[in-house]
Amino acid sequence: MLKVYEFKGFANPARVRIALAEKGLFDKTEFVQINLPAGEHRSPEYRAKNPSGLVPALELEDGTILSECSAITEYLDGLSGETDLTGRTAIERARINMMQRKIEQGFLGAATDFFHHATEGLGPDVELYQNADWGRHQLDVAMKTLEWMNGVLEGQDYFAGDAFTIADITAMAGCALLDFLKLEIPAGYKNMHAWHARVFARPSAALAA
Ligand SMILES: N[C@@H](CCC(=O)N[C@@H](CS)C(=O)NCC(=O)O)C(=O)O
Repeated sequence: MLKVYEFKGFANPARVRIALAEKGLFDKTEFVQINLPAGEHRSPEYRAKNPSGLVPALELEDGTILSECSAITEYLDGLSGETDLTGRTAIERARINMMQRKIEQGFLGAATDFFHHATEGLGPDVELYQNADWGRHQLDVAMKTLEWMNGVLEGQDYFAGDAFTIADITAMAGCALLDFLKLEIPAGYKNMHAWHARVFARPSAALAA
């Protein structure tokens, strides 16, 4: 049995939920809720498990804790012996990792910075330092990255090529966050809209939120 510490409905936990569902492991997982607005992720008990104080974290049966969605997904992908989410050959793995990193940093991460710095974020008890200018700048970064992502999808169905990978999962989390922030993918980004319809029709997407 796998155990995932998460806060259901939030973007990064959604990434691991999608990966679990894609790998057929969702029903073999226990989900433990860590209430972020109540600051539970800052408690000594949770920090003893995951010193970064972030969710999600995966706990294995032997007590090993893995944090960072990309590392957790790599582990889950490896369990099946069929590493379709993170790539099989050296070039596939490198291309998928490259796209995942760009989307994680430039889109999901930048939109997350906007959420924490230029909106109420997790509320005054949790957001102890905010820099609204930085937050707004990061929204520009996220929207510029989105334009680049629309270009990447010209002539291919998924971010790393013709198959669904971890790069798409990270992009889905970024889109879910935009949605939560009531920000829209510009209407002219046709490739992004087609990709959005394609990936959110996957059964794994229904288990994400
Ligand atoms: N890079 C981390 C990001 C995790 C993350 O930022 N999680 C958010 C929830 S979506 C969180 O725990 N936020 C709490 C906080 O910022 O105080 C990952 O890949 O897991």
